Amino acid sequence: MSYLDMFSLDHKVALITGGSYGIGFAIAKAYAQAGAKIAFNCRSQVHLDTALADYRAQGIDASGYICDVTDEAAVQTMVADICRNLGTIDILVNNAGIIKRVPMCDMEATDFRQVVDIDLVAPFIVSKAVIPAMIEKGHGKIINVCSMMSELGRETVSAYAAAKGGLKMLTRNICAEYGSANIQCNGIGPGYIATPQTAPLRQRQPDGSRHPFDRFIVSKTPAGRWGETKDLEGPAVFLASAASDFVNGQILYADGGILAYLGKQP
Ligand code: NAP
Ligand code: GCO
Repeated sequence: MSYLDMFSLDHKVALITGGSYGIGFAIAKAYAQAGAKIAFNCRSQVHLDTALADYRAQGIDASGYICDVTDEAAVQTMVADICRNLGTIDILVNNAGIIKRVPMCDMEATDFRQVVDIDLVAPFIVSKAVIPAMIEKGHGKIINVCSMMSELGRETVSAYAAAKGGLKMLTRNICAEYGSANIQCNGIGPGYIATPQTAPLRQRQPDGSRHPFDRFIVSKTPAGRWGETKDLEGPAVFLASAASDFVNGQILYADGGILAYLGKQP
């Protein structure tokens, strides 16, 4: 197999959940450029319509679905439609996710459950929907979009950290249970990436100064900057391609070095 063939996604079908914008859109775009047929979903018709236009603008004929990843019946219907229209799903990226930033003792249990439902239970639901056909086909790739918070906590993100920590272990368990069926399940761990999800952390202050958290993250990141969605494209293609066929149960952090760094010494 040539070096380039190792990273090719030609003839593959990829489902990226939450692929209407942000990290999911960037990963789907990279997969399309590597040769894959793209399917994505989100909850909002407006986001879907905008995303389809954005994919077309990139020359990508993506298939979009309105599907809430926490709705198991809707997920199974979507997966069946994709299999019928595009073929068996070879690559699943469990990307759809939310965050609620609330001090734990002020957080309603319903809000905690909603974050866990979307960020952890849904990757279980969608993986369960695609694995049987992957087993039948003799191979599959599942990439779970984890987080710095799969490893670290911080104030106000208890539900998110619990979910993303669980997602790291779900990744390892899918590896353990289905590695023998030639399914590789790995996580990608983005650092702090400039997307709508982190926009509140980068918002300019009323006096025009940078957000304190923005300054904090830049100081804590050896790369000295926020990540951009394009920084995740290479790692995501690697985890979806034959180049990673003997990599399983791992979390690949694309974080600019932040997890390795104690912080600028005095
Ligand atoms: P984002 O900009 O908020 O995009 C989230 C995407 O998920 C949207 O397409 C959203 O579309 C979709 N979505 C949310 N809930 C859904 C549901 N229940 N069913 C179906 N689709 C749903 O987020 P992002 O920054 O790109 O993050 C994407 C993933 O990366 C998330 O799992 C996040 O936790 C993770 N992550 C982000 C960062 C970061 O710094 N940005 C770092 C590490 C990990 P609709 O609202 O239309 O449903
Ligand atoms: C936060 C951020 C982070 C990022 C990401 C870091 O509030 O701390 O939203 O959680 O989204 O998960 O890897």
